[in-house]
Amino acid sequence: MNKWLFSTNHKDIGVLYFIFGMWAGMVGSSLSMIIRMELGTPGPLIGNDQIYNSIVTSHAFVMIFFMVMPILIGGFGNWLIPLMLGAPDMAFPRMNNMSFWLLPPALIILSSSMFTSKGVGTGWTVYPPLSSSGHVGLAVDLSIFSLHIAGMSSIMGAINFISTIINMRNKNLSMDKISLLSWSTNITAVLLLLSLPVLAGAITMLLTDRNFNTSFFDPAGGGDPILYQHLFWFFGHPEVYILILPGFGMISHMITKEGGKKETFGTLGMIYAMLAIGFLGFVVWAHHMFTVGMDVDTRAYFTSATMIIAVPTGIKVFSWLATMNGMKLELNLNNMWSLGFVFLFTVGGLTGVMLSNSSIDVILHDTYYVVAHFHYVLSMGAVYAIIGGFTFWFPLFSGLTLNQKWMKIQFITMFIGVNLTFFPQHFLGLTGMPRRYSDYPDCFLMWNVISSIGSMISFVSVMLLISALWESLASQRMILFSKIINSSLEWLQLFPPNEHSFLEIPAILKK
Ligand code: HAS
Ligand code: CU
Repeated sequence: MNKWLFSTNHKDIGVLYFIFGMWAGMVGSSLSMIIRMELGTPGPLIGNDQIYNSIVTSHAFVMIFFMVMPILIGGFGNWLIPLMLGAPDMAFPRMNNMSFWLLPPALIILSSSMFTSKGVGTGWTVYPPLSSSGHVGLAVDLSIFSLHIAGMSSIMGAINFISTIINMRNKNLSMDKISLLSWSTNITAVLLLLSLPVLAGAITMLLTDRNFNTSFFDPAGGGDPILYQHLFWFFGHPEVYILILPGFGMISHMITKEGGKKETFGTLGMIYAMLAIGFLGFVVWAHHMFTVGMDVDTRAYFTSATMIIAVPTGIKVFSWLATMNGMKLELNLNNMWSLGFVFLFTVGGLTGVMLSNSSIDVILHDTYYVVAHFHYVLSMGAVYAIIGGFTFWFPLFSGLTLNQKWMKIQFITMFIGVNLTFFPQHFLGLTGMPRRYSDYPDCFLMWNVISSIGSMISFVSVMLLISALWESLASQRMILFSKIINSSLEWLQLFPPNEHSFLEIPAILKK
């Protein structure tokens, strides 16, 4: 028990993050099923819009802060990056333990907010005045505290990853030689470090507006609610790249392994592309605010700046395709997840470019088109990287194998499920169905029912994933130790010139 609680070992902490993330993922999925049940039924089901909105809010918070970030950065980052760098552990192992243990209390506080006063019916953006004078009681304050704590956890994690990557790598590894996952996590950590304090500031100002009679966001006292939106999105847009960049890194490794290549096509270009995405991510935030009444020049700037992000992202997509060039197209799990990622993430990216046009966004803002866009890049980008990466590295993590047939059925059901859920939402958005409402005119019924059926298929698929995981752990079907070591060299991209790590691997794997 103490071994787990107080462990400072990066692999133990990685496992804790995985377990926590899976648990949060089940909470978040359950909330999403309630949403789809409400919207799959004509007329009201829950019968209380405040409760419906609180469920939407919690779904987003749990999925973003307690599922995707802990698994991608905390789980995969902790497990793989020290190994890829040939480092003995993270730079600050005890701070690493603390980063993790701040998350459970944060999740508990967030969950309590749902059962306090009337819940947080604001959406994950927590805009005032709905979140200030619009919500009396403790619920919003609790969720603000929860974000403070989760933010502290992430900032500590970010400091740890940056320090580890800069200081702890094998002395033969220059920065242009470290793996793409290390680079992507490094850039993600910088994004976290620069954007989270701005969110912390915004929600602290909201907290004092609510409790200490300040009026940062209240025009009655000389404040401005739009200020909150600027602060929130200065965090919020980099946050969406925080959610996808580690996935980019993982997909690069998965595709390179399958392509039988030594290196991802244009590795240096990939690094520069991620740096460009990270930098540009900080100068496009107001594309979330096209409808607040900004002047036309400002909108023109934010439209153009946003569109430019398609260039480095295109570099990444085409480099992945070039890495695949000449490979044997086997329908194995690694190929299914990585090709699925590249295709579906691109679909989500293209709808993002549509939305970046301010004149189009005035029509589509706050409709289901936006919901479709971000679920394509998240549920079919970030989540595909998570499940794909997990199946890819599972033998390394556990020494066991997953049942390939079950996992293929799982991929196929997941592919059908998420596309059936989210593709119709484009149609709903284009015909004007707004987001964050529990009911709608009857003309939207058909696509909503289809979307809800899709969500049930995805839910079954998640059950199948859990069953496959259980089956593997229960049967203890080991893979040969020598096989792990040999393929680790490929999994971890530990080819020469990194001979040192080659020698360290057997010792590392023995724990
Ligand atoms: Fe986004 C809203 C624009 C990427 C997540 N996004 C959201 C929200 C989330 C989110 C969560 O400009 C909702 C927040 C909320 O609660 O309100 N997004 C973009 C653009 C990109 C983009 C331009 N988003 C992401 C990623 C996310 C994410 C990654 C998470 C993982 N997004 C928006 C806009 C809104 C928005 C508006 C606000 C909408 C509103 O009204 O609220 C880009 O990074 C995507 C780049 C990727 C590609 C695909 C690969 C590139 C290739 C190169 C060729 C492509 C070209 C483009 C030349 C573009 C293959 C051609 C263009 C065509 C249309 C065909
Ligand atoms: Cu954005």
